[in-house]
Amino acid sequence: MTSTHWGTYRVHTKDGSVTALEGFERDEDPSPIGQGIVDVLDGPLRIKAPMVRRGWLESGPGNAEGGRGADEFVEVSWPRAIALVTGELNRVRDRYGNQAIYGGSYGWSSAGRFHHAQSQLKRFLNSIGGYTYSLNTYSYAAAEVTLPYVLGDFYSMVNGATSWDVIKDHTDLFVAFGGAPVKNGQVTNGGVGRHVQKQGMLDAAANGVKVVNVSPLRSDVLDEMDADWFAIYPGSDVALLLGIAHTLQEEKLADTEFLSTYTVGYDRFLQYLLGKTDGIVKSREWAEGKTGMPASRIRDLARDMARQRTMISVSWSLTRQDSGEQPFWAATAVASMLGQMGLPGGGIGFGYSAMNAIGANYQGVPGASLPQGKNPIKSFIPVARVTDLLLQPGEQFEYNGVTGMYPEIKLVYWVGGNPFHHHQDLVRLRRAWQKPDTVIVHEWCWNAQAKHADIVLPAATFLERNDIASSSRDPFLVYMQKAAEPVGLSMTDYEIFSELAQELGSREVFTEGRNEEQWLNIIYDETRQKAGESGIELPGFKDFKAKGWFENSMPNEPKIFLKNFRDDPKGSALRTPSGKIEIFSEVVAGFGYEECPGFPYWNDPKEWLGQESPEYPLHLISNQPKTKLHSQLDHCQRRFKSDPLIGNIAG
Ligand SMILES: Nc1nc2c(c(=O)[nH]1)N[C@H]1C(S)=C(S)[C@@H](COP(=O)(O)OP(=O)(O)OC[C@H]3O[C@@H](n4cnc5c(=O)[nH]c(N)nc54)[C@H](O)[C@@H]3O)O[C@H]1N2
Ligand SMILES: Nc1nc2c(c(=O)[nH]1)N[C@H]1C(S)=C(S)[C@@H](COP(=O)(O)OP(=O)(O)OC[C@H]3O[C@@H](n4cnc5c(=O)[nH]c(N)nc54)[C@H](O)[C@@H]3O)O[C@H]1N2
Ligand SMILES: [Mo]
Repeated sequence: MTSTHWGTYRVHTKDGSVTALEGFERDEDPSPIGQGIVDVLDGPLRIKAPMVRRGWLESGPGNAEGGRGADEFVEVSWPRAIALVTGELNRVRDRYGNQAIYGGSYGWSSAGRFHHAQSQLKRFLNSIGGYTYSLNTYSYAAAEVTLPYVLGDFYSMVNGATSWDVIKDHTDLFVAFGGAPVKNGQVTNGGVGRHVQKQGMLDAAANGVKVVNVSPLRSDVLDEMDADWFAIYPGSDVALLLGIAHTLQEEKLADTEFLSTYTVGYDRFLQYLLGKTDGIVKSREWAEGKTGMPASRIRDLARDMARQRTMISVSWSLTRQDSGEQPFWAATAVASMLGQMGLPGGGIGFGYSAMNAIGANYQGVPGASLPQGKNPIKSFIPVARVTDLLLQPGEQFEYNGVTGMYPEIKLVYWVGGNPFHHHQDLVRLRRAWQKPDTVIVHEWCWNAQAKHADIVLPAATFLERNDIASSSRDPFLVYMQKAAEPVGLSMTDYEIFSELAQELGSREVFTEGRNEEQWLNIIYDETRQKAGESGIELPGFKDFKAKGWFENSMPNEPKIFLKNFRDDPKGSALRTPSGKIEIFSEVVAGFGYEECPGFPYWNDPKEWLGQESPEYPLHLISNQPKTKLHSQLDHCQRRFKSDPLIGNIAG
């Protein structure tokens, strides 16, 4: 068996080679993404030996002057590669200090608790004095930082979404900003045992839940759900939400009792809605100009939302844009005005179908992971500032009420992520990427990330090592059994770092004298103990390995977001300063950020279709890929509908 972020599979092999992946028998709706690994494992783009960029090898470390991403690569032996990497780590540490190493290394890596590539890198770098790190994710960074001020927490709010079974029985109207794209529900970080997202949605629709899709793409909601579709200008959701809020206020549809019992700051927000602070009334006519949605439609939608049980769903994509702090806040304000927070099927949910787990009502297994050690270095960046970091050393940045400074980076070490997939403005990134003295990458295929490195170390894939997959978002624990030998000279990240640590004198700290098998035992034991504390009884490691998987089948209550808070606003107070939903946040206002004054606020995006005379009349939506996870397996053949072993979740 094996596990991936996109599902669990049985692996078929013949003569030591992987021939097929078959959907796990407990999964009624397996993802076809998994099959992609088969033809690339030993394919022409596999990195089979350590490789060094010719320009770096000949001229040594320094500004690559355009060579990174352009030069050819030269194969070197493992001993030579280890000597080059350790020599360079020592040079940079001695001359500039550990903060000159950027180890943020954002990325999804693969499933599996032990071989999680980022954890491996961070543990290794911590064993030799630390690195400049990054905070938050590309997924929803702006919300991760803002939502705690509004609702007291972020992760529990995302994971606590009201489950589809409740929506099915209680919701009348499901208004989906950014849709509920089932293509994304194929995935959960850390592994998926059973895909339940699609069925949850279909059942709800079949039971009469009316869906409204507010999105540039009609396909963001399944055809079977027969949604009404409003294709507002991308990036204009906050304007629509303000137009709805204003209409609710004007038509006396706002639930004043809910607002006074459960929220603070509505008055301040109202001043802004009514134009008292800036002279602009955020009416539906105003919103029409910003969104392209007719004012009469906005009015009808607001009335529809007020007269029946309504769930507002806001996609994570809304936060990955200009002023991404605002959409979740604005949607929370509207949901508060509707007064249905904490009632079955009403209120708000963050990211239905962004992952399989959002809207599922099962309980995960609290798992252990590889300890990363302590990073003594204090310099950090907000994750998506990597280009600025490289281009603007010494410059200050503002983040969450504090002022930070970009250190000068001499060495970039990246394992298990692909900034040439994930970053915005790749032309600028590519320019910035020339600046450091050295870029080191572990990869298993020649993707853009590997091609832009100086030293590329060949990593084994998840099918070429043993591991344990578990996610606090998923009820399954899977033993990922090695199915084939590592191709060529590739090694696991753990083996590579162990060799490097040996040369650098930190092997004992890094490995604690353990091999893969011993680490898996430790991780399993700890998982078993933690699970036990939550009343989940795991079998012994041997039995678990023999069966290959474990399911936490503890019955779960249907989930209702913020139910406890509604039932007992004092006893189950939110972790905001007031203990209530903060439609206005004194703390955020205190930061003094013009574009984020402490309540849901509209800023005209720098570029958008609502501009009076846009320079570019087209808007590109570069959403998450339907047939891949990010850039992973991008070069595989497409074995989709034709494959009898695998279902067809993505259509
Ligand atoms: N235009 C656009 N850009 C986006 C997004 C978008 O929607 N549109 N989405 C954003 C979001 S939300 C995210 S989370 C990011 C995702 O960005 P990333 O997480 O960086 O993307 P991945 O392709 O998953 O990168 C993982 C890399 O790790 C490698 N890898 C896998 N397993 C291993 C291993 O065991 N060892 C080693 N050494 N390497 C391994 C894979 O080959 C791959 O190159 O992208 C962001 N960027
Ligand atoms: N198959 C697959 N599934 C994935 C991933 C993957 O790479 N492949 N990545 C995973 C990751 S890391 C994450 S973070 C989640 C992300 O999950 P989401 O944030 O849901 O991902 P997207 O597909 O980028 O966005 C959903 C939809 O929002 C719409 N949209 C874009 N901009 C706007 C806007 O301004 N307003 C409105 N109303 N709609 C807009 C787009 O049409 C898009 O299809 O997905 C996860 N699931
Ligand atoms: Mo993400």
